[in-house]
Amino acid sequence: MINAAIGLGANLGDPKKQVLEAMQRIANHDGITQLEASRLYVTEPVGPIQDQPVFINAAMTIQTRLSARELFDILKALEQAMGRSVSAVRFGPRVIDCDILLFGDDCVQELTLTIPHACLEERAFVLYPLREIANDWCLPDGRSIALLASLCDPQGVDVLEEEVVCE
Ligand code: PH2
Ligand code: MG
Ligand code: MG
Repeated sequence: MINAAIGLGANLGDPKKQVLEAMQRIANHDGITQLEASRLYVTEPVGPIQDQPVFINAAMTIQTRLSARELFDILKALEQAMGRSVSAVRFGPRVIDCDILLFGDDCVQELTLTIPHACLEERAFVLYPLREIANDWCLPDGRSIALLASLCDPQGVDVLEEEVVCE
């Protein structure tokens, strides 16, 4: 069994609903046991495309008997089943995005799969949710999530406040 961390994001449709649904689908999948799920965050778009809606981001930790490649294929299939277009623009808006952030101490460098996730260390929208549930986890090089998160600019990353329901 391997412990792994997954980052989730969405900024089209009903992003909160889609992120929660994706977490549920992952947690219910054969060969996967959910450990913990972070709160949801509202985050400003990062990257070359600024003119797009804010994102909802979250992270979850799992235990799995799957290989990294099997988990990757499951996440890609899940994104498609939830309506993500395969031709979606890189860094552009999406219905759902599920990325493997960490997979035990594995380092994977393949054309379609990089673990640890390529931009993990500079992205507050990944590290802030992740540190809630995996603060003491480390990258294969030994640096902790706590350390990386502490070095990250928190601007544009806020916990999603539940709407206040008035009677
Ligand atoms: N994903 C991207 C590009 N930019 N910005 C935020 N805030 N959240 C994301 O999930 C995100 C992004 C493509 O990987
Ligand atoms: Mg992503
Ligand atoms: Mg992705």
